[in-house]
Amino acid sequence: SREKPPFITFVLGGPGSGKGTQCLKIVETFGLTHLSAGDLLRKEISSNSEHGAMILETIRQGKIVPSEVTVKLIQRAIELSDNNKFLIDGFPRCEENRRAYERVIGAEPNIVLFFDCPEEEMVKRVLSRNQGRVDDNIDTVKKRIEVFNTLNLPVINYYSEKGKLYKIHAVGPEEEIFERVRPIFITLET
Ligand code: UP5
Ligand code: MG
Repeated sequence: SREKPPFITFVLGGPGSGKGTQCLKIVETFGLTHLSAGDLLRKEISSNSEHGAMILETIRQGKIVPSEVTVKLIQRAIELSDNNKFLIDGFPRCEENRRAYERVIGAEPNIVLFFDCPEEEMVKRVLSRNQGRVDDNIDTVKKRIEVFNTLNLPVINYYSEKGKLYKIHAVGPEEEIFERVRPIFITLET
């Protein structure tokens, strides 16, 4: 068990808004541990685990995997790490996710990043990614954006009202976007 509670940053934004890309840069520069909820779920599929088939079907439809499954994966990854600061990428995706996390982990995140990107830019990025993700097709990306708008934006508003939200304009070269992110973590270190 830990001496002090970990420092948790939630990283939110629509599909293709650049969460994963910017998380890698934050990791390189500030040494946080990156936990992508989507990557943890895709690992469950490829390891043929108990919930693999259900997770695959949910991702294929652009819907949200039940909270208890995702929260358990995140909790396990935090416990297995020696680090004390984490980026949780792509979670929570709905109010129910958020409440389940708070119930299980017993804490709120310290800060929340929101990569704000226009829909047509997100669609363009996802469709040109070509990494063989089952959800990177026009129909599923439209569904992912609809789910984001209806279920994830309320979570973002919740953290905004709590004064924990950092909204980042996510259009432009990756390096320029990182220059918008960097001051947030520099301020935290000092
Ligand atoms: N790219 C990045 N930055 C760019 C820039 N500034 N300019 C131009 N191009 C840029 O980037 C996407 C693409 O754009 C890449 O090719 C990149 O090079 C380029 P990326 O950094 O990968 O964006 P990201 O926001 O991470 O996009 P991703 O597709 O991963 O977002 P999603 O939120 O859709 O995916 P995630 O893996 O989080 O979730 C997938 C599915 O899993 C969900 O739809 C859901 O079904 C399920 N899920 C849950 O059910 N619960 C969870 O808690 C999490 C996921
Ligand atoms: Mg991602």
